[in-house]
Amino acid sequence: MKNFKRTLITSALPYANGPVHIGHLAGVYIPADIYARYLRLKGEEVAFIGGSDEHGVPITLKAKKEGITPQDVVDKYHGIIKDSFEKFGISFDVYSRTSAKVHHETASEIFKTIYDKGLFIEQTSEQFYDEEANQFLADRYITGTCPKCHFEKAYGDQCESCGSTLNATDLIDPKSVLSGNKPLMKETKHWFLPLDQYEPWLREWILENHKEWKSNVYGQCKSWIDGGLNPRAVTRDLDWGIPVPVKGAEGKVLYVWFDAPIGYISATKEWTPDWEKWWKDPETKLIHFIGKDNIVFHCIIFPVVLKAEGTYILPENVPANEFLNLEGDKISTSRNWAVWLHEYLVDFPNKEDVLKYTLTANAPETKDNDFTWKDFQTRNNSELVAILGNFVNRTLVLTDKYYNGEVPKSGDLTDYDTNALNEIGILKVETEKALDTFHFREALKSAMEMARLGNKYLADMEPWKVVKTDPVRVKTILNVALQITANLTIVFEPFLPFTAAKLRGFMNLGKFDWKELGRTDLIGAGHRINTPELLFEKIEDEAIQAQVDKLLATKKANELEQQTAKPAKDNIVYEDFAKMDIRIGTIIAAEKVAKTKKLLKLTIDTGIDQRTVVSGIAEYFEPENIIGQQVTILVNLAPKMLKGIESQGMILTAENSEGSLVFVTPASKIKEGSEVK
Ligand code: B3M
Ligand code: ZN
Repeated sequence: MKNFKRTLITSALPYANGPVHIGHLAGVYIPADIYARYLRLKGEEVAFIGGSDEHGVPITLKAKKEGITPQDVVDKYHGIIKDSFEKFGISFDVYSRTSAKVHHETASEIFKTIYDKGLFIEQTSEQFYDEEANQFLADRYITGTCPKCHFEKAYGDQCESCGSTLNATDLIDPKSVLSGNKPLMKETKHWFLPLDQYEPWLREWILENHKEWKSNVYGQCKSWIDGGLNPRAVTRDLDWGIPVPVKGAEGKVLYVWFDAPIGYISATKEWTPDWEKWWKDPETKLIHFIGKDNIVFHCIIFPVVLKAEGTYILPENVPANEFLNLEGDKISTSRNWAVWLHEYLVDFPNKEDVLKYTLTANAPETKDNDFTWKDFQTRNNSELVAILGNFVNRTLVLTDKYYNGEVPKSGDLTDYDTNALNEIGILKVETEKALDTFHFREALKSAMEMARLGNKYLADMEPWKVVKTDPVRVKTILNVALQITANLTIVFEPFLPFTAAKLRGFMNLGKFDWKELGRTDLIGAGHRINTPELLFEKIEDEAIQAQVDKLLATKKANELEQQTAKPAKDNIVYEDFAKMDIRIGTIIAAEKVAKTKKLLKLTIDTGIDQRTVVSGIAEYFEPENIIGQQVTILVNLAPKMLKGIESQGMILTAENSEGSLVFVTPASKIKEGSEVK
């Protein structure tokens, strides 16, 4: 194992075209933050880098849709994202953005260096072009019919219906998003990174020398490399991004995936003038935290860029995570199927650590995992409240009650005491081993074991009983329990920083280093603790139900949105239609039909007569609100008995996008009895 002097931690730069959700947090920012906090606590030199990814086509499309500039879009979301991270205590040393000047300069320089070395391939190819809009069309600017599933709104790079990856040229009947016209093919020049030339090097660097990478990461790299790498265009015809800094590239920008990872470097520059030691000294250990969809960019493309440039270090590890699903469905920004961090902060104030705990305990480290609100509640109530909170609370309350908040002096330890204290040392080793190898859920489990141990110790020792018979022994028991509690402030610091700080406050303790973890004399006799409060509170069913309802509403809205009009029925002849006698009438009386939920009894003035119609619309209309309403009524429908009332005709309705019924009415008020023909 190589010895490093310092660790440079990067976390994927979220696209600034939407807020961040629990999937981002679980996959990238929580593990990166745990790792950064852990290393800092160990006294190591750490830089933790983050920022927003502000280029790319989706941002320009969003701007177009909302009638604002791409800069407006990224300003808005960069602010929201940064704020969410801050409130969740993600401890970035710097959180920058790729529209920053320093980033434009850095990315241009790196491109220029590789260009000057003659390492790019210049190639002219035919691309889709919109004559009316006067521009080349990125894949996302083209829609058409998917050749695989015939979905009509597939994008040039992907079909969202069947999930296939596509080339814009595969689409049947392609259309420009800008003008709706059929795009033309036109020649354009681009610069390509010849990934194929780096294949032998990648094989050795990853497949030979980084066998320790997580199997999901290693496996993806292997399949890319074995599949044969092709030159990849690193420029685009687009007007949002970093201008390609060479002659003959007017109107072109760097491909977003060329510039985004360079954002890590630019952010470091923004943070410290001493940035080169972080990026160019082989004694720096570079770790990229990302989600699985970013593996190829961080393990193959970016390293090739750095290698081609020639003066930078390469990542030592890329502990990419799988995906987190939400209540059984893929998280999706466009379908609003997500738990948004900025909304969680409002719905569950001061419960940042509860979410962090749940997401770490259930982290998608080796396979996709599912977040459910029920599990969130159980983790809080049965683990944080019932184990960690309960142990801490009992210890502090008893200390307060028996000794007025003064730490009692321990007498001789029994075997049981010694075993409990030794166990802390064992759990420390386990926690460290897991943290060092990026197994964060296992690490959290070991930390939680420490609280479980304390809880069991108290339950077994029953100080509340012993106090009546052996006041000397109780002092020892509580001293031991307090030492365990003090250790908890250390072991939970990387995972639940707000909780650890709160607990230190209760105990009137400062922050310890990680190396003190396992000590059995962290808190001295005579030390005064503060009046204890609860560390966690129960989350009630109502709060959970409210979240579930919110998701159900989203689901319903999505379903309605998805509903495409039903195909037309078989043809009929005019005579079939002419058999129906459809008239305009006015509702003159309405009442609920007793003992039913859905039925209203209406009296309609049809112009011919006044008749009774029983209609299944009671869920959508209050009887008193529809008196005087004009409606369309089929008057020659054979009468039918409904709940003992004879219904003479049928009112015509249609369903709106919320799933409610609306009346079909004439465009302006007309005479009752008018025929619909
Ligand atoms: N913005 C993609 C993503 O959010 C991209 C990551 C860039 S990391 C340099 O999945
Ligand atoms: Zn498809």
